[in-house]
Amino acid sequence: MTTALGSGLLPTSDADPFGHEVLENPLPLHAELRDAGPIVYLTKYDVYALARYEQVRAALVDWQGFQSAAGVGLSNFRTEKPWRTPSLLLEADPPLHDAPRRVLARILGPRALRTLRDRWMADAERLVDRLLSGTNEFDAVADLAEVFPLRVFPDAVGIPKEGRQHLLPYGDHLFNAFGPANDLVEKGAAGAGELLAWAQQQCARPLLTEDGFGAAIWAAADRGEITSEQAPLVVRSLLSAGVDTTVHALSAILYALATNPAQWQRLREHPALARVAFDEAVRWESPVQTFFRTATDDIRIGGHTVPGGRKILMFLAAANRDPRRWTDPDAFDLSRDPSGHVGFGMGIHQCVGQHVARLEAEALLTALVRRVHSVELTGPVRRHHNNTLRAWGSIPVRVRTR
Ligand code: 8QM
Repeated sequence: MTTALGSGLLPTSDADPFGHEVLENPLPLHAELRDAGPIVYLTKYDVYALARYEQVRAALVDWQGFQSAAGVGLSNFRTEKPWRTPSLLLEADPPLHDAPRRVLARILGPRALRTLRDRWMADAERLVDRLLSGTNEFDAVADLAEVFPLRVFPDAVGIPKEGRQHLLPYGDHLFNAFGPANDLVEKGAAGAGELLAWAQQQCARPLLTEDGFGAAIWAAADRGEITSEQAPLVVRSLLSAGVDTTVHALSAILYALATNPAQWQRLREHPALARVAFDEAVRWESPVQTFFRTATDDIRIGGHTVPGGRKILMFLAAANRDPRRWTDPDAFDLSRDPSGHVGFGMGIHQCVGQHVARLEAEALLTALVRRVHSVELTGPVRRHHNNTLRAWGSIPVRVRTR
């Protein structure tokens, strides 16, 4: 690490943010990169990195200077063929980005979700009742965090029941593919074509139920708000962004609460804190750890110039624990105001599905705190390594219900 204090030299790091050691525990690297300076050059990938809140936030909101259309992974779509047709939301800039965004923002907005609320609350109650009637020891990932989103979200989109087992593997590969072509991408490469083909097949109008998000996207195409060529790609965005992210966010919140019993008690006493708990968990864990942008033209960051066309890696997770922005950033604390975190991004690309995710978390937490007095880990937890996601393999827990 070159710190180059006062010399004007660009700090550099030889670290591999996508190596297994960092994926197991990224916090030391995040601190190192934040402390190195407002911008750091990563020698291993020949890219620039931002790890401080101020610079990450500034890059996220400056969509003109930091474009998305060249891809938000390491690969540059200008010089390398993308593995899938680029997303009209994530991997597009205005003006192409805007109509699909408007359509989804309405379909996934708080008003539209009101009809789902009672159903999801009841679904969560049933799931938790069934689980706890059989046992008080279970895996918070496999038995809860995976089950609930996979039960409610694909139904809400309106895709067929068959084939849903492909959703998590498709997402796992998608989020790996934003990183370098390392062993994680390698292990998914053989199955990626079939998973992508499956996901794209689910987006065809005749397969979708009449009352789901998918049908609402096609209805927007009927009204001319997006084209009928765009509609299936917008449906694909739901299947791409809406499953693994919520599974690992719910896992994170369950882990946070299992390891912070005082916060569980606080939530039990004030169930209305469920939404704060969710956002604090998204800040604390940052299920989406990183995304890239591409410098549209030469751009000044922290006294250095990034040449146009170069990739910039934004560490959302590091920004979300930057002590320059947050008091006691490593504490999971329901008394703080987590708003302003960049776990959902910021600016025109900020997560359009966040109200859906928040509703899932609210439903599951509300059902849990109604029955569970306390929760504790019963054995070693296991991470699931992914190039983009801070993911969980296993969180064994025991709960007390009386
Ligand atoms: C990440 O395909 C897409 O539109 C898409 C895929 C992944 C995400 C967002 C959008 C941020 C959750």
